[in-house]
Amino acid sequence: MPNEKKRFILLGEAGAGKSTLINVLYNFFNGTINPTDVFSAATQVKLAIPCKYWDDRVVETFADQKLNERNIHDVTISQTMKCHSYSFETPNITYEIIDTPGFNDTAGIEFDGNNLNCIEEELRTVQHLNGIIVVINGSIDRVSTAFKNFLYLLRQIWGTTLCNACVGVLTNCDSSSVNINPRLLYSELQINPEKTFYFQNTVFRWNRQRKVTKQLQEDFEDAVESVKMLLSALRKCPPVPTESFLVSPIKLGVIQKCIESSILYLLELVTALIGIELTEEGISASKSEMSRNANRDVYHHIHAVAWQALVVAPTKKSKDKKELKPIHSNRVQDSQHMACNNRKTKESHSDTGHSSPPPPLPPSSEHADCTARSNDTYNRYYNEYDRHVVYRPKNVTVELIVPDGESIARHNNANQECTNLIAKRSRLRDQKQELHDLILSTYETLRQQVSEIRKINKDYDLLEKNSELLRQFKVKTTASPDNQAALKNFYLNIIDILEGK
Ligand SMILES: Nc1nc2c(ncn2[C@@H]2O[C@H](COP(=O)(O)OP(=O)(O)OP(=O)(O)O)[C@@H](O)[C@H]2O)c(=O)[nH]1
Ligand SMILES: [Mg+2]
Repeated sequence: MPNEKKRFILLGEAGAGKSTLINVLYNFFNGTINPTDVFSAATQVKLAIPCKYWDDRVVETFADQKLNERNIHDVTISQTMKCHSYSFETPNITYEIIDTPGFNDTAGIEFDGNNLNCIEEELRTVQHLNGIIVVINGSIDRVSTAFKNFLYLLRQIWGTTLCNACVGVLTNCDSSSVNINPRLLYSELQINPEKTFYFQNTVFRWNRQRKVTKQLQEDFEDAVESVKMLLSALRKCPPVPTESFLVSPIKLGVIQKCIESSILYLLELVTALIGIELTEEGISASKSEMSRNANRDVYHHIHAVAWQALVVAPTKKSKDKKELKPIHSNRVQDSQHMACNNRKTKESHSDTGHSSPPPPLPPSSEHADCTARSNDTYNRYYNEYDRHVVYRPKNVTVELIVPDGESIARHNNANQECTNLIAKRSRLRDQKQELHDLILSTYETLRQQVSEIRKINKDYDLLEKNSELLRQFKVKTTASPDNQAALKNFYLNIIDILEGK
């Protein structure tokens, strides 16, 4: 019976454990399936892909694989750089598994674009595929949106036959510690729970200088069982010709998603910018309000009667009639003026003379701020009385301008607030500058994405495809009555970029 070739492609996010799975399979096919053969000084482990603590166990045939993996000591970057096919021969079947670079949410469009190119190149060299092995880190409860979109597009392009031959490998977990919901895998990625396998490949994470634990050995045994189940599922997958497996449409879809993300990001940035501008306007308004309310004096009018002293000067003609001459016209009032120079006094005389004794001085509270009224004033007052002076009442209105304590306190508080806001304003100006810079660099990213998409399809209608987002953008930038022209420019710039201007 001829040896049948079953070919599968490994797809997954960066760091999901694709290359480790290749090592687990390689080790398995080399017959190292007992923990004693692994966890001993004379370990039998054989690897195809270098990994941190087992670097010395990579077989000669794959020595050049080191060039295909990045720095294995740095797990923060995607390890595998190119697609590479690994063959595992058994008497009846040869399994060929294609390792691919991982998708990376953060590395950007160029990165995922390169992955797709490399998958396309790899598939051009082969006649058929039997299925897809989707590798997901099962200890995390979600799959990135970029990867989800990619699998969705894959289904649109690669058709149901191949996508139904999709098996799931959940790494970093077993069936009891898995975090991702298998039902979610089915609803979002159409990965059937019966075709989902759990791997806890701690063995290749284990620092061989450290003690061997029971858990490590159990994990290894479980992984061997999972390999057996996985192979039994793979054996059932029929071949699907690859000639129609174009990746370009997927790539186009991925770039379109990236363009959407860029427009959404620009919308967020412009919204933040509008927020800052509104805050700045608020600060200026409160500042001018503060200076308008700087006068915090209160006017008081006090009505009083002042007694004007007049000399009684008897004439020779009539002893009864007395000629009244003012001797200290406005003296009281003058002294008041001297005592408190922020008073204005209006007076009106009462017509009739009055010879009654002088009234007591007005209560001191009314003159609390006129303490300068000296003893000398009193002396003169009473001396005049002794010398037969008559007093005439005179209505006086004293206008007092006194500081308003409550409003001063409020003003001081508001002033403090204003100072805080002004301090904030300089931070806002920095933030505004940062936002402007970010907007400019996002325009640049968008420009690159548009040029990428034009390379695939020069007639792709970006305005139509992104019409809903553009509408939201337009509403946002025209809703604010102020600064409309400047904001509208952001919208127009995006249109220009999408139109390739
Ligand atoms: N504990 C544990 N660690 C794992 C498991 N699978 C992979 N790892 C570790 O996760 C890290 C990334 O694993 P890789 O196999 O390089 O992941 P990859 O999907 O090939 O990554 P890229 O090549 O960057 O796409 C390595 O340090 C592995 O040792 C697992 O099941 N359990
Ligand atoms: Mg890898």
